[in-house]
Amino acid sequence: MTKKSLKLNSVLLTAKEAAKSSGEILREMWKTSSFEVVQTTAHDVKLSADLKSEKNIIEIINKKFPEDKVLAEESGGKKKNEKGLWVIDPLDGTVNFSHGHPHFCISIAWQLAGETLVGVIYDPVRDELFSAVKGRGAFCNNKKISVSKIYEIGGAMITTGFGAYLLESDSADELKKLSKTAQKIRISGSAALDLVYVASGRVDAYIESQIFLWDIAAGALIVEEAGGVCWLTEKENGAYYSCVATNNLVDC
Ligand code: LIP
Repeated sequence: MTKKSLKLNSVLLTAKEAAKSSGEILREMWKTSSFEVVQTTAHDVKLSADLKSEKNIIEIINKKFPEDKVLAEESGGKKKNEKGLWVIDPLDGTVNFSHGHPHFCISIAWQLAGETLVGVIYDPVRDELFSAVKGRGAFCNNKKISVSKIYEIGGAMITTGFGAYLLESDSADELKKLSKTAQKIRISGSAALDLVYVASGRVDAYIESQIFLWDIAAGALIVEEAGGVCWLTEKENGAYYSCVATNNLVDC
């Protein structure tokens, strides 16, 4: 086994450990509603749960990979193209979580020089751990997953998300068009889960026009390793991205 391959194994194990560990924290806080609202902004909220989960993940990573850098939703920053960069969303689907809605997750990616080589997404309510290492396939709870075989847009279920200002942007028109051609459009509230649902064939495509790297880095790799495609377009010098992920068959 090469040195790089050994490193990727160890990154994967650490990402899984951190995701599961924060998953336990979030599950408990969600079940007992034991979290506080730290900040409210237009169409969004920051919870003590986001902060606690992120602190826990970073502590676990720092112990194993003290030389690596971290880009995480709550601590922010603008790092990219690092030798080893952990891209973390400690709670994707925060608004769902704050309403007691059981659809949220933790997303952790590891990048080398800007390329995602490891991705882990954990849904603590359903106890589903999605993972991928570049070139080794995609898995849910260690079982191989693959994208759907739907190829006609009329038979496709498509997920999307609304950024704070989507209704003022052109993408509202694109969505309007798609709502007439696709079988159904769904809004789940978690981009990371949308992506792993594309990867596991539960939906056929996911599109969102204003999304952050921590929401989509891990999921994009998992989609590709499951046989799908994912186009990420950098906007405003990497401040946010637009994302289109499909089963590589439907056109949207
Ligand atoms: C959320 C995304 C969701 C998107 C929201 C938000 P958060 O992430 O996963 O799909 O539409 O605007 O960014 O803030 O819950 O981590």
